[in-house]
Amino acid sequence: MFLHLDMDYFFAQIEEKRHPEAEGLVVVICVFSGRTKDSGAVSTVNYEGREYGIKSGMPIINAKRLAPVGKSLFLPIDKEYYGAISAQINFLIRQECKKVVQSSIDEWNAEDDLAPKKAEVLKNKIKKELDLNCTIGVAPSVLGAKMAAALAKPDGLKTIDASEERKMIDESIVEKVPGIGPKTNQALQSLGVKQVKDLAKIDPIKLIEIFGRKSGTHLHNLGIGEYERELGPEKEQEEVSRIGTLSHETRDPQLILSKIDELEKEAKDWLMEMKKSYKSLSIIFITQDLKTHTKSMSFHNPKMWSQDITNEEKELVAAFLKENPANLRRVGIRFGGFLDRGGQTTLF
Ligand code: DCP
Ligand code: CA
Repeated sequence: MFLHLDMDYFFAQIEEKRHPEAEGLVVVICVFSGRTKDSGAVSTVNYEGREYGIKSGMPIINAKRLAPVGKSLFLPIDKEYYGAISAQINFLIRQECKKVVQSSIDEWNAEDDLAPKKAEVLKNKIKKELDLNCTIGVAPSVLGAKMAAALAKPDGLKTIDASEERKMIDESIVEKVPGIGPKTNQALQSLGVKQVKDLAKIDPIKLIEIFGRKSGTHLHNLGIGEYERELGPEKEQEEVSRIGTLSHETRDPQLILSKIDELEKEAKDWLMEMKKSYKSLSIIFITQDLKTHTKSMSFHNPKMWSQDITNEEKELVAAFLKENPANLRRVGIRFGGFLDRGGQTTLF
């Protein structure tokens, strides 16, 4: 079985947690271009805002016109912070499921014989550890899991068997199938294809003529109920990070370094398994106002894992504490610039 996990209104949900005063308000995450005060586009919006017609990609000015006056919060995007949360979720999923592929900042596919049970465990863990809601679909194919999740949004969990999956996909309009864009949809409409099951009525040769061998075959297979049963390749991971909450707000270097040590041990297990050495190191500092700060260092020669906190890590922490007077709520570590050691550990 496959599971598809998608975080609900991801960036906006994270900001709701950061701003308790946002409760009940429309929360709009904005990518300000800086040209004028309001120029730029909406990244995402919470469900309250969607009720007013506010959408991802919309100009901020339009969103401001639609949003209820005095009941809205427009916030600048903070990708660094969302990326850190995404890394935490990634870690939880990989702890739970054997085969995992991350498909975007807030979506994952996984294959696991115990997927229905794992889905429940993951949903609870993400809620307990990060206080965030997600939606998970579980089905015999990757596509079925994704479409089940789309139907279960928000805060849902939907498990379907092979016959339910076939019915759901067969009866879906083609436009709603992930991977079928507006152009393909238009071409299909002119062939009289409305629902997925209509695809089975079209001669596969004709589908291949119109859409090419790969897409034509894919569309034909969809129509006859043959869905992808493989996860597909995982993009080469460019960085690995772990982030954690300190036991209390502090700027005591000993406490901060011991948390970093703990996080690092978890990240290292994972990296050692992948036989990587790294060329860049960052420490992420989240202050009590939940602002994110990063201090980084890169190395000319790749670094190997060391048992203990390194001098570089101590330096980064000291540098941050020197320039920022705030207490820290969370800290994180990030490794990047990986080189494959190819198992030849002795060379390093
Ligand atoms: N995103 C963006 N610009 C877009 C679409 C998305 O910046 N045009 C960002 C903001 C989203 C995140 O990517 O929070 C995840 O995208 P989703 O499409 O999964 O949207 P949401 O998670 O916001 O909402 P949903 O609950 O519908 O999944
Ligand atoms: Ca999402």
